[in-house]
Amino acid sequence: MLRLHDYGNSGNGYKVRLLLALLGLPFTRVEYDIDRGETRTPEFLRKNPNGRIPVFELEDGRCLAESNAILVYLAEGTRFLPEERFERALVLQWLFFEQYSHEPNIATLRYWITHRLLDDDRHAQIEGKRRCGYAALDVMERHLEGRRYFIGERYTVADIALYAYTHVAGEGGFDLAQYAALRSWLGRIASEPGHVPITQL
Ligand SMILES: N[C@@H](CCC(=O)N[C@@H](CS)C(=O)NCC(=O)O)C(=O)O
Repeated sequence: MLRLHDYGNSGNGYKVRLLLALLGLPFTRVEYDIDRGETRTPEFLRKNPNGRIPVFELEDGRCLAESNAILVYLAEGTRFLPEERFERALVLQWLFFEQYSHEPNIATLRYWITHRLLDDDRHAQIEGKRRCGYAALDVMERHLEGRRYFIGERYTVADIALYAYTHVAGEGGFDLAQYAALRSWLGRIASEPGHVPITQL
């Protein structure tokens, strides 16, 4: 059985859960308490030397970390990853954007706020992360004006990766009211056949 090492409230874990649901692939989930260091044990570090969920474990025991790498692995040969070379590269473009410009700002603020982790050092970083998070949302809004999905007018893993933390950005204090195209896209993704919410474990 395929196995997902996960943490229920994680958007990175949710990306994988959502794609597995859309693909109709059965899997078992192993929950870790990330606040208690459960992903930093020697046993877990053998699965992912970077000590973070999600980790996707294949039936033969091989483990793959990094949510967007897992998405690409699972989407290979399916409608969620284009075959055409340039379109595939565009998917990667948005996956890298998500990891560099979006997730470190929007997901991190959500985590700090919802887990009450705002010590002095993190307080000092809020303004910069807020500014960079809104800059990422601005980029998404401009791109989505006149488009239904991020690439090629079809639902791909780029949409899944960007949906995961954008739809819960409010929990990190981001106001999406000014982003009309983005909000339409969020609604479109949520109404895709087979969609599951982040709370469905
Ligand atoms: N770039 C990684 C980020 C993974 C990540 O930050 N995971 C967090 C939960 S969302 C985690 O496991 N944190 C526990 C820790 O750092 O000890 C990905 O996309 O999978």
